[in-house]
Order: sequence, then structure tokens, then C-alpha cells
Amino acid sequence: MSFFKRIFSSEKKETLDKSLEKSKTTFFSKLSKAVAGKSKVDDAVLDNLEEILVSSDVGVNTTLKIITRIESRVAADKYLGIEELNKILQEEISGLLSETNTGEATEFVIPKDKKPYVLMVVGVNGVGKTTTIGKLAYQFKKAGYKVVLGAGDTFRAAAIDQLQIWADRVGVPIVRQNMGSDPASVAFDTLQSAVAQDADIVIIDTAGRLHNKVNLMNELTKVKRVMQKVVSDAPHDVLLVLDGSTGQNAFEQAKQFTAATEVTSLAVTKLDGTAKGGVVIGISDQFKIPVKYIGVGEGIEDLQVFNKHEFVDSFFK
Ligand SMILES: Nc1nc2c(ncn2[C@@H]2O[C@H](COP(=O)(O)OP(=O)(O)OP(=O)(O)O)[C@@H](O)[C@H]2O)c(=O)[nH]1
Ligand SMILES: [Mg+2]
Repeated sequence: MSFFKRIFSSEKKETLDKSLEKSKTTFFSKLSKAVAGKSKVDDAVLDNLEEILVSSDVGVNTTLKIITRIESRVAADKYLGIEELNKILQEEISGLLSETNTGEATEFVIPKDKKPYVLMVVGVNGVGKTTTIGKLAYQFKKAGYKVVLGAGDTFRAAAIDQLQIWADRVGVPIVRQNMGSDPASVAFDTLQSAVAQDADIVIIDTAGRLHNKVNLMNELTKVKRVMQKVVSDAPHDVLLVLDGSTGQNAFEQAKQFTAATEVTSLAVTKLDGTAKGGVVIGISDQFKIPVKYIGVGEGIEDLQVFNKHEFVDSFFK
């Protein structure tokens, strides 16, 4: 590992540790209370643990899996201190997430055989789509890719301007039309422009707010279909953005969205300043769709490639 890479990863780790501070403090103090005055891991401790995991937004199904693992590992009525229980929990959660072969990446990379690689970003309003696009454009550009943005959220004028600000900040081109124009037409233009410029990556923003859900899903379908007139297998990635600070709501949104339209990866944002970081553990376990990115702040650098081992490590540190 190079010197710079080492510096980068330790910085990344520090940011992650800091962002998860609130989740960790809440979790650890609840955990301490659960074992305070106890001399063994009995049913009462396990019940408490179950409650702590559920209230940390890990989700019921994933919590039950974790409890089962702890039960089979800890001999009944064995004495365990808080440190030890914490360590076992960390190991079991890590083990559980290891059963999926996603969340191993550590860098912002895209497959080489797709050019341009087309990434479409979807999600309900306010979750952080546009911000995540700006941060992604920054990271991809930094990694040496040529990026073009498409302002496919034509529902609000401010949405187009917001993406323009990010494009300017990062220094990448943007393709836009007027407010109210057809998002599919913007996507078409963006792909054509990207092909003409020999760009590596296209990122298309979409509206989160439309008159109703059916409209929104129909529109996404249309955008995809029209894109394929330019790049036949586009989009290569449909990234659903979820607001992690909404906890179980993020879960629900993921369920509803994935049922209504094809989603190929997830980004969970706003993990800074929330006590609901556990939601990422549940989402990674419950959805077949990989969590690719996590948002840890509003700044341009505040996006990380989701790595499950680093995440669990930070969560329990
Ligand atoms: N703290 C924090 N704030 C974030 C993060 N990601 C996005 N935000 C903030 O969330 C708010 C909404 O972000 P947008 O990117 O506009 O969300 P959007 O999904 O594009 O919203 P619409 O365009 O209305 O559908 C902004 O104030 C962002 O700065 C994050 O990781 N952490
Ligand atoms: Mg937006």
C-alpha cells in the first residue's frame, strides 16, 4: 500500500468514526445499561440486547439473526463483561454481513467495459440525490474519469440550478434544459453529449417529487427506455438514495422503490449526526441490492464507498 493511500484510508476511517459517533454513543450506553449489574448473559440480557438492536434501527429480521448467533455462541449463563459482549456482537454482525459478497469495495471505480457508464440516481425528495451526485462526480473526477451530469429533475427550476452549482464546483460539464421539459429528453441529450465527448461516466439526476408515485415510476421507465436509444444497455446502475436518518422509513422506501422499479444499488445518506446508523447494517443484510455508498456530511468529500468491515469496525469502536 502506498504512503498516500495509507494516509487516505486512515483519514477516511477517521471521518467514518466521527460520523457514526452518535450511533455508537447511543448504542454503547444502552448496551452498558443492559449488562449493568448482571453477572451472566441470561434471557433478560438477550431480551435487552434484542431491544437495543431494534431501537438502533437494525431492523427486526436482522436483529433476530444476530440474537440467534449470539445465543449459539455464548454458552448459557456464562459471565460476560460489557467489553466481551461488545466484541462478540461485532464479530457476529461482521460474520453475518460477510455472507453477502457485496460491500467489499474501498474505492470509487466503475467497470471498464462500459463507456460511457450510465448511472441513474433515484429516490424520494430530500434524501440527498443531487448532493450525492455532486460528491460522486467529484470522486470520479479525482479518480481520473471524465464525467458528464444530466439535470433530469426538471420538476423544479431550483433542482436544475442546484446541480449546476455542483457541476461548477467539481468542474464537470452538465446538460440541462428548461424547467418543465421532458426528463427523458434531457437524459437523451446528456448521453449523446457524453458519447460525443468520449466521456467515461454519465450521472443522471431525477425528480423525487412528482404528482404521484405511479407518475414517478412511469417517468423513470420512460427515461430508461429513451436512454437506450443512445446507449443500448443503459442505465448500467440505478442508484436508489435513502436518508439514513429516517431509520425504518429508509427501509420502507427501499422496499417500495425496489418493488416498483429496477434498482441495482443503494446509497444511504446523512449518517452523520444521527443515532440511526444501525440501519445500514439491516439494509445490507435484508436487501439483495448492495449498499455502494454512504453519505457522512454535506461537504464535497463526505461520501464514502461502503465497506461493511470498515463500517462495523467503526460502529463498534
Ligand atoms: N448531514 C448530511 N446532509 C446531507 C447528506 N446528503 C445530503 N444532505 C443534505 O440533505 C438535503 C437534501 O439534499 P438534496 O441533495 O437536495 O436531496 P434530493 O434528493 O436531491 O432532493 P430533491 O431534489 O428535492 O428530490 C441538503 O440540505 C443536503 O445538504 C449527508 O450525507 N449528510
Ligand atoms: Mg435534487
